[in-house]
Amino acid sequence: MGNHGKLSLNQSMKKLVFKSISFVKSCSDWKKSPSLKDDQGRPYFEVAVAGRSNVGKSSLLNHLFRSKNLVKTSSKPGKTRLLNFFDVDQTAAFCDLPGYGFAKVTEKMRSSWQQMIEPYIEKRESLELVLLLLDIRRNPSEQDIQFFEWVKHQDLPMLIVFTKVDKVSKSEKVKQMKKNIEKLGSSETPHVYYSTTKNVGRKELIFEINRKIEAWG
Ligand SMILES: Nc1nc2c(ncn2[C@@H]2O[C@H](COP(=O)(O)OP(=O)(O)OP(=O)(O)O)[C@@H](O)[C@H]2O)c(=O)[nH]1
Ligand SMILES: [Mg+2]
Repeated sequence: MGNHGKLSLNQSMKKLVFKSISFVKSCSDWKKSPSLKDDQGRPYFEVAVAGRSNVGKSSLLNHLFRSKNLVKTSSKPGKTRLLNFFDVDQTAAFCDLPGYGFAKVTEKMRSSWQQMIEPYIEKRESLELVLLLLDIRRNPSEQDIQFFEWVKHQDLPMLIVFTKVDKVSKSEKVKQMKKNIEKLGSSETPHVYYSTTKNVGRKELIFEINRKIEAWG
């Protein structure tokens, strides 16, 4: 971002407080992603929310946004089918992605997921952070591992969010976290725990996102 931030205090990127949220648009073609700019004319800091289907991506966004159904969720995997963009505090964009890899997926669906998401992550210039969600009860799947490796290869910062921590005991939570981190080889990637039902992790996640914004801008 050049040296914008150094001129005066109010030119550095604002911290996110998640007060003013609006839906911007949905699209299947990343080239139609919105081009959003803040009041300094800078492109928004963009955060993508990724992970397997049903892991809780859309629920997490609703929880972060303190909204009930701005983001569509479902108990059945495969709810989110498009790239869905949200404006946060007129400063950042959040993109809710379709999930990968639920059992009943066909070859055709798999390739349509790839065609939608891979170029978006690879080419979207304003994308600065990927939240990789992992269900605390499970071990990383082949696709989780592949996705993690691939994003790392793009040199994109990531945060790991362990979801549904209300479903496990404290000791199980730590055990599963360690196992996941070991399997992914992600000890350098920060992680947080999240539960939308027990209201866990919102503050910590916002803190980590703001740390990335600070480091960036
Ligand atoms: N117990 C519990 N359930 C959760 C939590 N977060 C999400 N869920 C449930 O998990 C299911 C899937 O949630 P979604 O947010 O739609 O999942 P998604 O990752 O967006 O799924 P796709 O759009 O299919 O990729 C829903 O039934 C949610 O209620 C959580 O923290 N705790
Ligand atoms: Mg979803």
